[in-house]
Amino acid sequence: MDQDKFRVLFIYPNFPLSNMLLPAGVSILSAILKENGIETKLFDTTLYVDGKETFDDFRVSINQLKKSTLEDFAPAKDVNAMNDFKQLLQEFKPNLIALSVLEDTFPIALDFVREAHGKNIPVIAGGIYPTFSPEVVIKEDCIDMLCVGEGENALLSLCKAMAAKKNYEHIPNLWIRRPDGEIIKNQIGPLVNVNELPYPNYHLFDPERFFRPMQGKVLRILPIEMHRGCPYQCTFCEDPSLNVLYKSIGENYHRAKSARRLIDEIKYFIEEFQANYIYFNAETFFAMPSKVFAELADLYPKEIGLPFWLQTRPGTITEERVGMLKQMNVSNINIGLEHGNEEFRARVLKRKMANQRIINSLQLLENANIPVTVNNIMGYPDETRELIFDTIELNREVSTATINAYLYNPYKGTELYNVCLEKGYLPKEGDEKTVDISLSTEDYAYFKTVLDMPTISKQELMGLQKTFVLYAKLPKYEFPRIKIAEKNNEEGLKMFRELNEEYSDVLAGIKQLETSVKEYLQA
Ligand code: B12
Repeated sequence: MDQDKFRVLFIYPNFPLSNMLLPAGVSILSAILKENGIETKLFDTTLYVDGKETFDDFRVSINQLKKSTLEDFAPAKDVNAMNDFKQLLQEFKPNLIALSVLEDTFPIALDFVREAHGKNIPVIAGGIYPTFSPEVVIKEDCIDMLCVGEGENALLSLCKAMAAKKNYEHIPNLWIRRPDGEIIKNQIGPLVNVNELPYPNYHLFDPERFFRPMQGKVLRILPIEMHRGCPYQCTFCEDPSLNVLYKSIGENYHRAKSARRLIDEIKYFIEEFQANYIYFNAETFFAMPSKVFAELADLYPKEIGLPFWLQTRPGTITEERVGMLKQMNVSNINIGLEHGNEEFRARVLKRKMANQRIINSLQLLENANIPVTVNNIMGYPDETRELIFDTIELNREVSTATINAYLYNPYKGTELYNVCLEKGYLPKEGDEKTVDISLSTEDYAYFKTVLDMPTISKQELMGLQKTFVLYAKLPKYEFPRIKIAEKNNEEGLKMFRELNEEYSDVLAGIKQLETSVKEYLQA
């Protein structure tokens, strides 16, 4: 370790073994600092399990995921996370702690941040949560500064100023607490050019973190940030608010990378990290300009050819695009179905599209033999059991391979959060945040609901989440038995087990997906 260099320790709080994608945010920030001679390290909580049920364990138990062998590749760390963190502080001696957080992961970070703050190391928090809840985040005594919006320029300027012992109170995007308690709130600065950013420094992460279980297999998967932001208006998502935030300074948050840049970045992933599978990380893949897609579709098979995964809106799927994806060697597509009632989806979620359009899009993918996962959300404000059954019905109509069904969570900064607030559905001071359900785990946001609504109880929502895949895949004459399985009592759990055993063939039938990955691994 070079003692003269300025040293930044990133903290990435995460749920145990939630080994999804590596995050672009901290990886890009680290790359920028390193380019400028600043030393970086990361404390990532992902592999610390601490006896807890993991996110994936629960999804396996409710038929949303196949059991995989990730543990063989990324063994959980059977040690105390805080001890490791203290040791890292002692060895690395950071000049700054840089915390990257979302709303759900902020509480996971606090003990570590307090520990560092207690040792007089300044702490800056950044990410979506500080961006849209700066007042809440800065209230924590252990947070000295935060970054609203993009962090590339702000963090580098801060580190340079701190290293040179210069004043850093006027750096755009930063909120800073002065020793007298006054909080300085700077305006946000201009956006970065996504085509000129350095490649993300995924070396920050333990090598085990590159493995990702998928349909019962483990792949070495690398995520690529395709474009930043999204032009759509979905009321449950933060992207429309990012667009508004940057519009206030005349900037367009949604920015595309060029096809050439994407190809070069993927080549780097292959050389540097031996990537054998690519995840195009974008809220909506086809939000990229058509010209960029045409160029990418031409270059990708010639220069890359690896199987890849993407996520997009059903309305963006066309026959021509499906053909091009096929030629590119697409492996899986995630489709945001989100809700099955057209009127509700358009009015409450601002996702205007006909159910028939969704059905047709999924049919196109099925015809092309492209495995699909659909994402559903239930428990939106004022949602009823009947409305949830519209979503189940739409899932029954599309013969998709895999189903994800999540419970809605109101995130501060989104349009739908304000609706929940106005209607008084959010937890009040002292309320129990969630209800117990033996199959569930209270720690994971997607498996709990905080809303208190007159239209449906928390208990009923959690029972429907547990049985969503059964309702979507089993014959209708089983609905009365599935209704019993919704219950969180002995009778319900017994029925849930029985149905799972009787229909194990149907439920294990993520067959298309398995074949495609198997084919790839054999090739
Ligand atoms: C890709 C993605 C993921 C990936 C990567 C997660 C990650 N932390 O990056 C995966 C699949 C793992 C994931 C998981 C989750 N996600 Co997600 N995800 C996204 C998505 C679509 C894009 C994020 C991204 O890569 N942006 C591009 C990068 C470059 O931007 P960035 O991460 O925001 O970082 C920039 C700034 O925020 C800032 N910054 C970030 N960190 C720091 C730190 C410092 C010190 C500074 C100065 C600046 C700074 O600088 C960065 C560069 O400009 C967003 C939508 C969105 N627009 O944010 C949802 C989003 C972030 N996810 C969301 C959620 C809810 C989750 C989960 C909690 C879901 C769950 N229950 O499992 C988990 C949490 C996992 C975790 N530990 O973070 C919500 C968060 C809402 C909220 N207010 O908290 C979002 C906003 C979607 C939504 N509903 O609106 N997600």
